[in-house]
Amino acid sequence: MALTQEQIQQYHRDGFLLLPALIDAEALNRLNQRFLDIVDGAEPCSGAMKIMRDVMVVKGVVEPETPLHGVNKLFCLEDDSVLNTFAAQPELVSCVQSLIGTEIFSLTSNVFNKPPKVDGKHPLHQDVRYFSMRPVSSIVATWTAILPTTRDNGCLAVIPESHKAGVLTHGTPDWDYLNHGFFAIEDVDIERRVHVEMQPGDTLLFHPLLIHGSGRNRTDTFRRAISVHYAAADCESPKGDWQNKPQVRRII
Ligand SMILES: O=C(O)CCC(=O)C(=O)O
Repeated sequence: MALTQEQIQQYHRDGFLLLPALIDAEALNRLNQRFLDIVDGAEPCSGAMKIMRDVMVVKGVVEPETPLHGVNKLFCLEDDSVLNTFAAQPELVSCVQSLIGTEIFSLTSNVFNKPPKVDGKHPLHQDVRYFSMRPVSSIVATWTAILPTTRDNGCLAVIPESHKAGVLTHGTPDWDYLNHGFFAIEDVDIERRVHVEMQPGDTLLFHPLLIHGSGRNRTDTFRRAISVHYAAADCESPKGDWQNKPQVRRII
């Protein structure tokens, strides 16, 4: 179902929009089971798909109880026959189209797994740090909870309206355990953070300039979500033909 004018205005005002129960339990369970099977080795990683282990596990600081307890994320889902279906879920696609137009491509996709007992924090950043395409108004991120996400287990935290400040400088935070490829914006007023607690199927749409991150998992259970970034056909990149890059897929 397309977004209402009010929802579109809210997205542009705040830089994010929470859509409760967008994805149904059956679809989520199918994705979750596939993720578990891949991590367990019962199903192979297809194409460029990779499992990234948490830095504390890689450095031998934490001994994971099971392979799943060591996984930070599964990424490049595009060639998997089950996980690749998520980016084209009609509910998701129509919301994305309401924001960036009808002709859309997926750019990246990840299952973010935050196990208990590892730090797992994701520093505050803007996703535009990872994309060369412009305009930024033609890119949107979607992040769907697979398991409940709470402040205690490290839900997403966002800085409302931070997407209005342009592209900010990112650095490498001075943390003992920083996962590979994570960058941070310094000098963010963390008092302005809003923690976005979500139930399975709830989906957050957010602007690529929105400052966001996530905290440590302080519980005994997993926090898990699936995310896709989309760009509209009108985007251009100084790096050339982005639509034909290996992980990019035409959705519609
Ligand atoms: O899932 C997380 O903890 C962080 C995800 C995130 O920052 C992102 O999707 O850009």
